[in-house]
Amino acid sequence: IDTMIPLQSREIWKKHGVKKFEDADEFQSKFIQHVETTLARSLYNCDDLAAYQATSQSVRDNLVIDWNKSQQRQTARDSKRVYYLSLEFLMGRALDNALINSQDGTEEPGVQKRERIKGAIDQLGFKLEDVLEQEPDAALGNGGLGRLAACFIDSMATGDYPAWGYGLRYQYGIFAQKIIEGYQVETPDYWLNFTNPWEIERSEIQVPINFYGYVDRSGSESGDSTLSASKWIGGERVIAVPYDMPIPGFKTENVNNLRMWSARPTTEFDFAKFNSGDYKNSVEQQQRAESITAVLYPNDNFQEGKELRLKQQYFWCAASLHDIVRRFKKSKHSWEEFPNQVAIQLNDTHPTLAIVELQRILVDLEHLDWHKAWDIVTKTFAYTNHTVMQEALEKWPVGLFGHLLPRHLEIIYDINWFFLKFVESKFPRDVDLLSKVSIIEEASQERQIRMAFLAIVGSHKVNGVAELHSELIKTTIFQDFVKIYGPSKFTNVTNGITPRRWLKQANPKLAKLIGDTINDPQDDFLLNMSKLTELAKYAEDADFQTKWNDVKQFNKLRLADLIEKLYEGEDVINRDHIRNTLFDIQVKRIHEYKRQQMNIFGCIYRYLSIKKLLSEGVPINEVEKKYPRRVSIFGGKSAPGYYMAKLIIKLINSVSDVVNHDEEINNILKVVFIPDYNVSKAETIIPASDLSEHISTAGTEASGTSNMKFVMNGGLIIGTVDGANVEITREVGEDNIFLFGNLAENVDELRYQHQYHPKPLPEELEQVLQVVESGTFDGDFKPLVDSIRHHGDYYLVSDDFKSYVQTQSLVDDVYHKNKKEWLKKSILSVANVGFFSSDRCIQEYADEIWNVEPLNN
Ligand code: Z15
Repeated sequence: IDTMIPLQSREIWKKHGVKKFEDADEFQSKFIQHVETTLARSLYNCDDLAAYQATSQSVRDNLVIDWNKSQQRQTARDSKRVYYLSLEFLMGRALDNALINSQDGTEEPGVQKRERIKGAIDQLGFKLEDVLEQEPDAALGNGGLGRLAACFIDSMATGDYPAWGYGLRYQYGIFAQKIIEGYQVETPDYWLNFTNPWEIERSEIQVPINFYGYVDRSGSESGDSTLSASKWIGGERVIAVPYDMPIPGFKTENVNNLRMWSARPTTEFDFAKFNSGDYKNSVEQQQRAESITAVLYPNDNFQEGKELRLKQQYFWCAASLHDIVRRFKKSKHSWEEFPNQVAIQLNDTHPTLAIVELQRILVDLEHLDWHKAWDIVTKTFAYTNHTVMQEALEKWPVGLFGHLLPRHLEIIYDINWFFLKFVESKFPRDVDLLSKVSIIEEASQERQIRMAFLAIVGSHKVNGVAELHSELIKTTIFQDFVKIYGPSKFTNVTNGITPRRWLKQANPKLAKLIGDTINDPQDDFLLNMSKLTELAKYAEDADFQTKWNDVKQFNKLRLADLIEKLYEGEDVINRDHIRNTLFDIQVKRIHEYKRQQMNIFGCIYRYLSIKKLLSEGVPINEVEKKYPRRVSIFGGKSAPGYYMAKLIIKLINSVSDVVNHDEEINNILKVVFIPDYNVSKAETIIPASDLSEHISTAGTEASGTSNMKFVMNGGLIIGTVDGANVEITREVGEDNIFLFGNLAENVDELRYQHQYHPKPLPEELEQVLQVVESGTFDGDFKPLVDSIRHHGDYYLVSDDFKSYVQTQSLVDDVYHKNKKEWLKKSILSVANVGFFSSDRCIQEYADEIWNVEPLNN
């Protein structure tokens, strides 16, 4: 059907054409229009929430105009597009980001667009800060993987890449965390409560998605071959409807698209059921459809293996692939051209079914020859691995899988058959190798599909997310594939973060100081971060150090306010001493491998040491010289079913209770747990850190990205030689980071020693564990203590504790006895953080993996 406006009518279109608001006055006009019509409210009835919604609608209007232009341009140029498939997009708030990104370089020097809108909102009787606070986080992710996807789409838009994100529009994002009597309690995050001004519903697009059923091969030419076109008769059908979110770039008119699918029932009605009088049942079955996109699975680095999760994955892959293929077909290229028009990046193995679905579309629906189809598929896909931890690697039992997706299971068997034939031709009679690399794992009671292996076989490139991690995958979990394909299929792209959100938005004061200092009033350094190196020459400048320290001071006060609010008025952080109180922060998902338990044991050790000196009669001001003022701040969610992580949260809160209320120690140590850590809280927390902790057992944290955020905000790191800490050390210099602990190469041996030659614990840790066992802190922490004492200390807390404690006292020395040195380290770190911009990552992906170019106007 032709949906275009006839030529003779287009003049009318042009006459009325929509215009962006360009200044404060035009913004106010739009704002009022939206209050009165979109919201149907008035100047007598306009609160902060209404102001937020009207502001967002106005800003969105501008984005949509650019969005339309960008999409038309991308179509007209017929350039290769990138599709970033991620089951998580941890976006946080959109409004401030859109305001910052609306800066286009055309404004007169010194007046940024955001400032003008702030002024306009002021005049209307609101405060921008309060208006921004009204927005709920779009929290459609768990942690690093989801936030990485959010940073990447920001950088793809900023770099003018024709790129779309595809995800799921969960009705419930990651749960909100409450702390009740020290324990985590989960409450649902119904984030769509007040309609979401940032999404555009596209009900006109409806993609049918099938599940279950059987394969009918009666019509196919060769009868029994699964390789030729087969007909899958689905047994259950739901409809996928997209919701689009405009993604603005910084200093560009390019606006990309994040397309999120939502599940709806079909309008087809089961008349058989209806006629048999089972009306209620057939309505209920319809309702089941919506449950597919109801809720985000709240696990980070852990696979749960539930049928609903597999359903989510297929629903999303099938809808996205259908959309991509439809767009490709409109461009009238031949199928061989597909990999020159389309690059699909798989964010972990969660979208691996997209590989199988494309093969199915090409063979079953488009009737391409199997091998021709497979050649297209493998040239299209690339796969990013984010972990080496066994419990996070996806495997699906063939029974469950084949029931839900019978045709896809056949296709996987065929893919595996050809793959193993290829292996056998390269390494004849190596049966051992065949079973090691088979996509179907035969060893366990039930056969399982190894999704990572399928992703490797179906992709042309596989990458890890930091140098150490990319080396580890080649030498451990994927070593046989390096032997089979050669090393060039495997590459590294070290993660990054967007400096727009994590510097400009989170830390406007620091961004301003940097801009003023390096004479960059238009914030070009946010695009070209190598400009930051100019800061190095001020590293020892006393005047500059003072300004730098003042910004940190401001941010620490801002965090103190947040903590006071969350602690319902309790004055946890003593503002009088904030200048010489070290803020030590560890915020991230709670996981044994990230070792928050080691951090809290360190706090206990410090507390005990202080108490010991006091009991020996040492006066408190003398004690303070040895243990200067420190606040240890924790935050993070545990997966609801992760017992040990929940116990760690309880221990932190119980220690906090004892330490914070012990008047004898005169506030020289505080322990704080910030409930419900999320993206918007991170924007307040991260800029306030003097020191942050990235202390995973070596070899377990693939990259980490909050380490980069802290450094970008002038915080120093205490960390292990793990993930991207390695490259951070290379970039900022080893004098500017506090590294400690065992190396990844020794972890196996240490674990072996724990198993077969257990040794007594180091005395520092022994002391701590005994106090924990004594019941000083409310709760039963036996399982936590036993995991170290009796169950092999898998995360090697006992091996690293001593060097951790020693390194902490080195930190104290520099911070308190040599503040100038500290500030120098802080400034030099920011000067050299440029490498960790996600703009650099996207450029690497574009050049080395996707083979796409930016689209310039
Ligand atoms: C997740 O957040 C990460 C890896 C995973 O396999 C899953 Cl399922 C979730 C994290 C890594 O733990 C972290 O080290 C990395 O920085 C992040 O992905 C982004 O690559």
